[in-house]
Formats: sequence, structure tokens, C-alpha cells
Amino acid sequence: MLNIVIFGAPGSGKGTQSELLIKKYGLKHVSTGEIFREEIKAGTKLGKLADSYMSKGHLVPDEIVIRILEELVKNHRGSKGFIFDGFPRTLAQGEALDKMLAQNGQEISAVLSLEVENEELIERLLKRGEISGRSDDNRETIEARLNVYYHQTSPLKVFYKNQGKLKTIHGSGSIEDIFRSIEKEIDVLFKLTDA
Ligand code: B4P
Repeated sequence: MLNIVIFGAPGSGKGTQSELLIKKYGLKHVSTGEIFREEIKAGTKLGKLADSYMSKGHLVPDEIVIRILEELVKNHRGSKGFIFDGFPRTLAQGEALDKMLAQNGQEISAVLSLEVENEELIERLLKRGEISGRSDDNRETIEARLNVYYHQTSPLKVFYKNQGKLKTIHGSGSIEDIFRSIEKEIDVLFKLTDA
């Protein structure tokens, strides 16, 4: 089984590259952002709660996110593995993910960190905001999200570097070129798991 974390700042291309990855490798895609957006659309209690954090650019509290992920990992059988997109986003989430995978005799295979300059991230998200209708794609919220990323999420890079799992991917340029860099990393991992 391959369990990949797609890591990066808001707008770094996590969702975009995950779409290509699931097509090629048949891994189960888990996007916490998508899960919350669907709940918001359906008007559920969880959606209303998540929206109260997301629209301000804040993280949804760890205990809520972790509970959802535990259910997903526990109930999903028979896949080649997972692509975790936008999760983990805090050290507590990273530790919880290691624990839930270990309970199934699994672990994270690699963390692919998409590195993109701040100005480009803002530009991409503002551009998406013109069409997405997402309540968090406006300048004020984008700045809050980036701030949260640098303070609460980026420390996870050290966490995974210490585990020898962090792979840095240059995240600027064409979507296809970035995907080719990712493919190279994943193909090596597949060969290792086949061996
Ligand atoms: P997410 O849904 O994860 O959103 P995101 O970080 O903005 O990245 P996304 O995947 O959507 O965009 P991408 O970079 O692909 O999270 C949204 C919110 O949900 C969070 O702020 C938080 O409140 C909450 N949340 C989610 N997970 C959570 C967790 N684990 N814990 C707590 N809270 C959580 O792409 C952005 C844009 O760039 C797109 O328009 C794309 O087309 C464009 N793009 C991509 N690659 C490009 C390239 N190479 N060149 C040019 N443009 C490109």
C-alpha cells in the first residue's frame, strides 16, 4: 500500500495534482477541504461549523478533523492506499494520522511538499476566487490562510523530515511539468513496495 501526503500552502496545487494522481495510480483521494465544502453545500450542522472557521481562513479544530479521518481510514478497505490532500495541517493531526495508519499495520510512504512563492500563491487564489464562489478565496482570507499555514502547518515539514519522508517538489511552472516531478517520486516508491 502507498500512502501519500500532498503537502503545501493554500494554492500550491495540492488539489490540482491530487486529481492527476488518482487517475494514474488509483489511490483513494481524501481531501479534508472537499469534505467540508460538501457539508457546507448540504447545509449540515458540521458544514455550518466548518464554514465558521473556513470563511475566516482559520483551521477547523483538530478534534473534528481527526474524528472524520479516523472513520474514513477505518472503513476503507481494499484500496492501493490513500492520497491525503490538505491533511495533516497541524502536528496533532500528523501524530494522529501516524497512529491511525499504524492501527492498520500501515504508515505514510512519502510526503510531497509543493513549494511555491508567496506572491504566486496569492495570485492563483485571487484568480480562482473570480470563478470559484469559495468564501475563502478573497484577499483578506487568503492572507489569513497563508499566515495559518506558516505558523501551524509548515512545522510539519520538520516532523516528516525527521522521519526521512519529506520530498520537496518545485511547485511553479506548468501543471504537467510539476506532475512529472511527482510521478518520478511515486514510481520509485511503487518499485520499492513491489520489491
Ligand atoms: P483546501 O481545500 O485544502 O484548500 P487549499 O489549501 O486552498 O488548496 P487547494 O487544494 O484547494 O488548491 P490548489 O492548491 O490545488 O482547504 C480549504 C480550507 O478548509 C482550509 O483553509 C481550512 O479552513 C479547511 N481545512 C481543510 N483541511 C483541514 C485540516 N486538515 N484541518 C483543519 N482545517 C482544514 O489550487 C489553487 C489554485 O491554483 C487553483 O485555481 C488551481 O487551478 C491553481 N493552480 C494549481 N496549480 C497551478 C500551476 N502549476 N500553475 C498555475 N495555477 C495553478
